[in-house]
Amino acid sequence: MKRLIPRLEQDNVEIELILLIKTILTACKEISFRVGQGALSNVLGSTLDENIQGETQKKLDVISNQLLKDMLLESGKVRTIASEEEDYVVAATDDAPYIVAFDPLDGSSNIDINGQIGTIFTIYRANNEVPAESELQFAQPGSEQVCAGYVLYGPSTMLALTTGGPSRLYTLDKTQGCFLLTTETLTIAAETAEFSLNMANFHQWSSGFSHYVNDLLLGENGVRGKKFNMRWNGAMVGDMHRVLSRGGIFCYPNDESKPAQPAKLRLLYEANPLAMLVENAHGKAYTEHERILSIQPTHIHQRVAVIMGSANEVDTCLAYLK
Ligand code: P6P
Repeated sequence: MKRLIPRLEQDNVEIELILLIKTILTACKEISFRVGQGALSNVLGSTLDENIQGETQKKLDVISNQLLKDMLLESGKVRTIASEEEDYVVAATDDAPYIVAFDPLDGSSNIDINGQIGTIFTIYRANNEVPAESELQFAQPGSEQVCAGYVLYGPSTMLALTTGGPSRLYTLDKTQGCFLLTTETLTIAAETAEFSLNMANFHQWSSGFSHYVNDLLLGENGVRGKKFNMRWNGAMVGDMHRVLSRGGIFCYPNDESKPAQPAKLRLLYEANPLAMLVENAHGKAYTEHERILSIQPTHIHQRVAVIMGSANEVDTCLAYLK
């Protein structure tokens, strides 16, 4: 099996970016080990702190964030860092070529129940027109990402990665400590019979979206004319790994009961990187009305509705929302 670095070299990825990806994955290998230790190394449970999202920080959230931040600060390749666990951007190396954003441990509510969790990351070119300490470094639409990926800490530790070409899957060989190419080209089938959403929010959705879900539930007895199945992981990275691996549609629509903050998922370090992976696997990634990768960001922690996966099913869902 081909190792990650030769595959990236074959894809003509510039050496500086390859070295930065290696740095991120070095941190993720350490996170994989810590996650795997679980209760054996006192990393479960919560801290007494909340992040800017108002979420209680898990011990592993803090450990993972610190590992990634420390390694990126030392790399010399990163001008500015943004993280779900950092209130503000962190200035790193002044004239470095790239900026990096990450969710250090997506789905951390799954940590204490040994559920799937993962690290989501995205890389852009630094902006020479704004200071390294400015949040405006990340005022770039998702279409400007030069790399997007996640590392999923599941039964195996897997990396999904795109650097502009096909989305590919790698599996961590824990004996050699390297990621081996296990899926050369991910392709999401245009049709699916599997949807992924949190049904507990049914009464907070728009009438269009709840109509769409109602027709999914009616299955072969309704207008859709086929049976659908549902999966909900509680971790976007786990649900989206299934969608990338076998198709499906993942939805986190707006909550109409929260007009001040209707969306839940974060654009910069959740929706955009996964949208790039999905589009480079021939899927679609939208909010309730626009292509995610076209959104001009206004804030590093801004939230968006998410509807992504099998292209034809995304189109069908969006038609209910028009
Ligand atoms: P709910 C995890 O906290 C997360 O940000 C996503 O990874 C996940 O899809 C979603 O929230 C789960 O939200 O409301 O179902 O707990």
